[in-house]
Amino acid sequence: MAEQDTETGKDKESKPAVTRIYSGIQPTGEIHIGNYLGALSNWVRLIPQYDCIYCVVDYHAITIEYDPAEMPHAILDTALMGMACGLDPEKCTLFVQSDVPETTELAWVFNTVTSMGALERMTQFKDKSSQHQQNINAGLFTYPVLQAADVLGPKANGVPVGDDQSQHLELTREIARRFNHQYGDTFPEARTLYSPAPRIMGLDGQHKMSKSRGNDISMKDEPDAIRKKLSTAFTDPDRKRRTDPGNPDVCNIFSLHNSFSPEDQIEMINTECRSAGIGCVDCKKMLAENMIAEIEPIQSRYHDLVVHPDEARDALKSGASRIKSMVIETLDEVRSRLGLRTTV
Ligand code: AQP
Repeated sequence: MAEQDTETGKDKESKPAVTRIYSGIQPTGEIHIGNYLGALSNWVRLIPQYDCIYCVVDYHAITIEYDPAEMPHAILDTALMGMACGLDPEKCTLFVQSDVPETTELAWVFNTVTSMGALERMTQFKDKSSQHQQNINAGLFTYPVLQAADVLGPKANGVPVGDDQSQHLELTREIARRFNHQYGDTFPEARTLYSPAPRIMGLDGQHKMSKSRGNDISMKDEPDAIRKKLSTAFTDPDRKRRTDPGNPDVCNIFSLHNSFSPEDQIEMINTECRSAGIGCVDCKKMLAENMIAEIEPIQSRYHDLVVHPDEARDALKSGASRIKSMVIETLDEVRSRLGLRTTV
């Protein structure tokens, strides 16, 4: 039997080992527990294993309507919350996408090896265009091409993400293959490293938790706000009365217990819910307290970091400078492969 990849659980085949990983987060609103479980906490976990590059992707964030006056605050705030969650700039590279504008040149090159058909198949484009019907712009359409340049500029060969990004990552590999085929071996085929919590559902139980859908618990929410939000959250739809047995397998609250609660409590709920020994109200109360206990130290680190924004800005600048030299090196190679040289 082929060796299994510890991250993806899939066969390793003969692919090269992942050494450098890249992932990004948009400064489109307050970071929520879906981002925390699906991205940030996983990124922190991976720091000792890889050369980790994490980015606040502001160029991506301008593909939807936003307030330019608010953007500088949103960018810094996203980075600060990332640091509070454990993205220590001493141990990983943290930077802001627009501080390395060279990446957009690579995206232009990648546009020329990306088929329109492939972009038209992207479900995120379909979702975002239905969410933002007044502003279906070309940047929203070519978003995955810029994402490919984000990953391949520093030649990352692994990308930790939630399952909403798997199609984009497949396209990143296709772009690398096409480029390599047309112009010679240049880029790695970056592997998708799925997060242990690849899809956290929103409190509505209908859509993935998302900044823009208002179905989230923010990492900044106060304890009472968390208790209140959870108290009205969607559970097992077939459990109408307290005396009805529930089914944890289809309950969003139970899946959150899996991320925040201790093993023995998860086991107890799994058993007691099925026999109506515990009701949704008590189950939600337990979850709220466990969630608060995990989030509170992060909030307190965030408050410490907020008072020294220049330290964070310096860390972001030095992160950008490291990535800039990597991307410049890649672009030199790319221009040369493309024949874009004035000297012969
Ligand atoms: N609900 C989720 N469950 C698991 N992972 C998630 N991620 C986002 N939502 C969930 C992961 O978080 C990382 C950064 O996401 P992003 O901010 O760049 O963009 P997004 O996926 O579009 O997040 P939102 O909250 O849905 O933002 P808006 O509403 O602005 O579009 C990614 O790795 C993503 O997988």
